[in-house]
Amino acid sequence: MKACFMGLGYIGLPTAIIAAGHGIHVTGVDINASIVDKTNAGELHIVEPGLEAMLREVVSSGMLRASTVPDVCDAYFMVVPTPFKGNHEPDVSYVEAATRAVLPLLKAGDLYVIESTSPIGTTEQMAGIIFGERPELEGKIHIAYCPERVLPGNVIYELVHNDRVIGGLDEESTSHAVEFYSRFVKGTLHRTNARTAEMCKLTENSSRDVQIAFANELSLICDKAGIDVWELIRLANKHPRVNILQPGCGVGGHCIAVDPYFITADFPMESKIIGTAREINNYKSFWCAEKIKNAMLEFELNRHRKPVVAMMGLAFKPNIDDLRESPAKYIASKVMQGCNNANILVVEPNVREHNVFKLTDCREAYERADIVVFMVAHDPFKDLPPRPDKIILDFCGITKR
Ligand code: SAJ
Repeated sequence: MKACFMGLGYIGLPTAIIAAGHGIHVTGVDINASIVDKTNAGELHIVEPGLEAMLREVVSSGMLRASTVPDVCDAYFMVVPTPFKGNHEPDVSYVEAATRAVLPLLKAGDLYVIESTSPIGTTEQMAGIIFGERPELEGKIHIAYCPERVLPGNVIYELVHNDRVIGGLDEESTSHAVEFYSRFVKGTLHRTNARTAEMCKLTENSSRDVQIAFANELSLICDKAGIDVWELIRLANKHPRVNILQPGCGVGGHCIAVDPYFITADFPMESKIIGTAREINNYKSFWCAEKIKNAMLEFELNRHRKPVVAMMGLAFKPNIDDLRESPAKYIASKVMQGCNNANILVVEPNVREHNVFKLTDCREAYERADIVVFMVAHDPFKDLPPRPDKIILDFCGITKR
């Protein structure tokens, strides 16, 4: 069995490595030649615990080879980004480009799978492109959609043990895709059709975004009502069937903050809660920036000098080094716009240096600051001693643990 993975990113590369580790000859394709070279040298270009050893093994055994162009294989997997354009319109151009790259190599009996998070109907759209160029393949190849659910930092375990949803354009395609994934997935493989599988991925992440928006909305109400939202949620969750998530400084990352737009773009009239949840989660970051600026003004009025402010955390979620699409980064920038940066200390324990923000050590910033703003619940912040002499703005509940 030979498989070609188009896209060697956070999902494509680990999946290619694990498939190669289970006896599948894998060609990993990426347009970025340095990623190809690093992969063939047995070096990871992403951070994922335990993965580099696995990469070295499959490269040295010849089971995985990286290239900038695809090989003739039996199965082809599109695992490339699906960003959205400025107006939140989904952009499937990378999926289309990867499809066109493998299209000339396809032969009867082959399997073609999209893993990239995609708007409903993308799998059918790509089938139309394939059969438009290669009409003789119609009904002869197997086409399916299979989204991933892995959490960065736990990818190896989750790729093997998470259940997966597999949606073919027809029953036989679903069966061929199930047969492939069963070679390395121990989780249950749930059969469905392509549209349902596409929507399932969007539904999973949109449901989380809506749940987080509920928690963030509670935090805005409680701030006005003089209620400790962390205590409120802790008590409400004592109910056996209530599970309210945690408020934050906004929703970041390129999944939860992005995928709901794949639904609202196509169903603007029907997706009211999903659309409003996105607005609430985006507004929360703006609200946090305003709270900080107000606290700074109040300090200056009372103490007749500008405060030193410690912005604690820049990553998009706790205990990771990923700052892409981070609400905390947005807030830090908004706060720094309004004042000279001398008195703003930025802390991010998971990153050594940053090309925009001058980073300060966590304890030093905590000691020097008049106002301490907890934006991301990184573990090192939990060890900081209480300092009632300082003004604490806690947007992530870290002081409430
Ligand atoms: N967040 C909160 N409050 C919470 C939970 C999260 O404010 O109670 C924030 C986080 O700080 C972060 C954002 O939401 O800014 C997203 O966090 P996340 O924990 O959802 O992490 P992701 O985006 O890395 O992973 C999600 C996961 N999807 C679900 O949990 C339904 C993961 O399984 C998916 O594979 C991933 O999106 C993806 O690739 O789609």
